[in-house]
Amino acid sequence: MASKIQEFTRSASEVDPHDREQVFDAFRRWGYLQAQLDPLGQYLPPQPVPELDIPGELAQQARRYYCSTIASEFIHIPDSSRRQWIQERLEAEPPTPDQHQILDLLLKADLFEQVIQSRYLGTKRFSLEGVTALIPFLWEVINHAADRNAQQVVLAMSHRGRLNVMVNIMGKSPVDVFSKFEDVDPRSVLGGGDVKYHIGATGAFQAASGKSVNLHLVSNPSHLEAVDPVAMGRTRAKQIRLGEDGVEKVLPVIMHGDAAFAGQGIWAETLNLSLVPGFSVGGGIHVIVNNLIGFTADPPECNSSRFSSDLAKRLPIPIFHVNAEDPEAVIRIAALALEYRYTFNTDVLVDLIGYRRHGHSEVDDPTITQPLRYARIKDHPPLYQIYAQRIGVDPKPEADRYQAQLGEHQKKATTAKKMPVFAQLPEYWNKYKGGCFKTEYEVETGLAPSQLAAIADALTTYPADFAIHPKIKKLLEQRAEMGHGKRPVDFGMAEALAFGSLLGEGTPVRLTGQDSQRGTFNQRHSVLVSTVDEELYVPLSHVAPGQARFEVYNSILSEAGVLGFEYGYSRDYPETLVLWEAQFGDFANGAQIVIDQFVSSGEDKWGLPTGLVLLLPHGYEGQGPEHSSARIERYLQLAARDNMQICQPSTAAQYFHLLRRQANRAWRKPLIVFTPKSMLRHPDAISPLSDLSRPRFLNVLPETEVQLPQRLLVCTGKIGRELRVERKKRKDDRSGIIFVEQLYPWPEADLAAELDRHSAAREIVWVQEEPANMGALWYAVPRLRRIARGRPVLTVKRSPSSSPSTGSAKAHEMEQKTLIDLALGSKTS
Ligand SMILES: Cc1ncc(C[n+]2csc(CCOP(=O)(O)OP(=O)(O)O)c2C)c(N)n1
Repeated sequence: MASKIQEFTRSASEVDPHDREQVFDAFRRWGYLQAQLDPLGQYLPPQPVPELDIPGELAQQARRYYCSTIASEFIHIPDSSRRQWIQERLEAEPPTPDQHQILDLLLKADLFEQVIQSRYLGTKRFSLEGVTALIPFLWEVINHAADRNAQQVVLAMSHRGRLNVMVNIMGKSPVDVFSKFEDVDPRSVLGGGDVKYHIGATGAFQAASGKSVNLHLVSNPSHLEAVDPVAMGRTRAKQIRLGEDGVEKVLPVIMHGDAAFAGQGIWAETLNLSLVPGFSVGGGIHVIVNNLIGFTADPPECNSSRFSSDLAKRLPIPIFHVNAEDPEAVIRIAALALEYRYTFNTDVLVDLIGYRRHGHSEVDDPTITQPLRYARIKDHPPLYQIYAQRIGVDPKPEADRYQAQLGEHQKKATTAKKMPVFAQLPEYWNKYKGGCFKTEYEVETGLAPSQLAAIADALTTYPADFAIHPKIKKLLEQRAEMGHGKRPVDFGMAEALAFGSLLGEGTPVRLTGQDSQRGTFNQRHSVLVSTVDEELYVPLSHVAPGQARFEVYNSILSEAGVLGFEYGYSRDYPETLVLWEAQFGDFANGAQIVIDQFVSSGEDKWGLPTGLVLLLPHGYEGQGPEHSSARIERYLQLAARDNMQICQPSTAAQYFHLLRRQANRAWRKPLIVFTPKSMLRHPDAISPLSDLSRPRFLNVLPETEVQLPQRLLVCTGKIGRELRVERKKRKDDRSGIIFVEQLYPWPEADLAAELDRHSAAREIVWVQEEPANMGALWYAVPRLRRIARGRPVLTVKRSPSSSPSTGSAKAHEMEQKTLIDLALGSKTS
C-alpha cells in the first residue's frame, strides 16, 4: 500500500524501528549513499549516514531495496505522486529477466572487443570492456520503447563503446566495422571524412515483439558532450514531423562519460532545455557510461561531489545508480527508466558504474597512472564469464563459436575494397543538395507589390478585442504603410515580410535566441502581448489559411546548448527555415564548438548538410569591446569548399531576399548573417518596397550614384552606409562605394565586373570598421588584388588590437570619424 512520504529528515534515534514508513523513509532518502556500486570496490565506499543507523528487521529489508547494487535518488522530486511511483517499483520484487538473452548480449559485447584487441593491437577503438552491461541496457530500453509505440530512437554517444553499439545494437555488420580498421579506400575521403569512432549510423532494431525500431546514432565530434543538444534538436524535429504523438514515437537515448558529464558546460545547458517550451522532447534516457576514470584522472579530480551525476539533480528527475556487474539490476533499471519516461515525460538518468579494462585508448598504458587499480583489473574476468557462472551456464562453446564467426568477418574485411556507408539520409533530404554551389540552384525571391501588401495587412492585423500596447499599435500602423509602399521598409518589416511570405508558401519557420520574440534591438515584435491580461497574439501564425508552422522562442540564456539544438533541428527538418540568433554576434563564441565541429564541417566530415541560419548582430557603435564585433574573421577562416554562406546584407530589401533565398534554394548550406543593430533603422539602409520585388539577393551592391569615381571604396555592412551619407554631405563625386553583401562564397565574377565597370578609378580601397587584424581585410585584400587589374588595393581600418574595440563611446566616435576621413580622403595605407 502506498504511503505518504515524509517531507523532513529524522535522526535515527527518532525513528521507531517498528514503523515501516519511518524506517523506509530514511532509506529512500539516504540509502543511495550506502549502496554497493563500484564493481572493483575502490571508489564510492558506503558513506557513514547516522540517519540510517536503525536497528531491526525493517531496516534490513529497506537496506535490501535501497543499498544494494541499485541506488536511487528521487526524494528531490517535488511531485509526491512521482516519488510514490518510483518507490512502489523499487520496493516490489523484480521481474524475472531472460538470463540467456542477457548472457548472449554480454558475450557478444565482450568478444567483439577482444577480437579487435587481438587483430588490431595498438589501434584506437575505445573499448567498452568494463561497462559491457551497456549493451543489454540499451537492448532492454529499446525493446520496452517498442512496446510503448516508439518508432525511432535517437542515440548519441562519444567514443567509448561506439563501435560495439554499432554492431550489437544498430545491426551494423562487423565486416564493415573491421574494414574501417583496415582503412580501405582512403582516396574516397581525401581531405574529409572522420575517424570510425565518431561517425554516425542509421540502423533498425528488431524488438522481441517483432516490431522494428529505426535507430539514428548521431555523428559526434571529439568534443565531449557537444552532441547532446544536437541529439535533442534532432529528436524534437522528428517528433514535430510525426505530429501529436511524436513524443511517444521518438525517444532520445543519450550516453555520457562520467568525467565529461561532470565537467562539460554544454551538457548543463542542454539539461536546462529539458522542460522549456519549444525545446522539450518529452524526456530522454540518459546514461552515464561510468568507468570511474577520465583519461588518466581519478573521480576526485573530475568532480567536486560524490557522483558525477549530481548536476542532474537540478531537475526534478530520478537518478538511478547501478553496479554494471549486476546485469539483472541493470536490466531492471533500464525498464524502470523507460517506463518512467513514458509515464511522466521527463528525463531519467542512469549512472551505470563499471570500470575500464584498458587504457583510455588502447595505445595508453594505464598501469603508469593507476597501477593498483589496473593490477586488480588484470585479474578480473570479463562480465560475461562472471554472469555465466552466476546463472550456472558454461559460456565456452558459445564463446568459441562467436569468436570464430568474428574471425571470419575480420578476414573478409581485409579484402574489402569500398569504404562502408553507415548512415543513410532520410527521404526528406532527397530534394536538397549539398556540395559546391551550381548556378542552377539560383532562385527568384522577389514578390509582387500586391503579394507584399496582402502579407503586410495580415501581419499588422490583430483581433478587435486585443488590448495592444500603444507603441506597438503605432509600429504596426507604420508597418502597414511600409507594406503598401507609403513608407520605406525597414529591416524589422523586411524580415517579417520574408517570414510571412515563406509561411504562406508552405515553408515552416523556426527562430530561437535570447529575447528573439521582441528582438534585442526592439525591432521584431513577433509576439504581441495584451496589456490587459498578457495574452499573446502572433501575427505570423495568421498569415494565410493552411500556412506553415511559425515558431519563435525566447531561448534559455545559452549559446552552445541552443545553437547545438537548432543545428540538430535543422538536420532533421530541412524543409524548415531554422534560425538561431545571438543576442550580440560575439556571444556566439560561447558556441564555438558547435560552429567549428558541426555547422562548418559537418558536411565535410559526415556528409550531413544543414540549412541552419545564424543571425549575428554586428557593427561598431561605441558600445564597447563585447558588443561590437561578431568576429567576421572567424567565419571566413572556416570557409572552404562552399561549406557555408557568409553574408552581410546592408539594406532591408537585401535581408528580405537573403532569407527567402535560403529557404527556397535546393542548396542546403549554413548561412551566417551579420545582422544590423543601429543599421536596423539607418536612413540609407531602409528600402523602397519596390526593392522587394527585384528578382533576387545581390551578392555585390554596385555603385549607383557616382558616375565616374576616381577611387573605389569596397566594404561590407554598416560602414558603407555611413560612407554614403558622409559622401553626400561632402558632395564627394570622386569616391565610388561598393558593398560586398556575400563574403563567402566570394562573388568574384560580380565584383570583378563592378570594378571593371569603373575603369577610370585609379585605386581600390578596402574599408572596414574592424581593427587590421580582424574583419574581412586579410581575406578580401588578396582576392581584390586578383581582380584589380593592376590597380593598387589599399586599406582603411582601425589599428591592430587585441580586443575588438574601445570601451569609450567618445573614443569610438573619434575613431569612426578618422576612418571615414581616411576613406573619403586620400590618406590610405
Ligand atoms: C571537450 C573535450 N575535452 C577534452 C577531450 C579529450 N578527452 C577525450 S576522452 C577524455 C576523457 C573522458 O572521460 P569520460 O568522460 O569519463 O569518458 P571515458 O573515456 O572514460 O569513457 C578526454 C579528456 C575531449 N575529447 N573533449
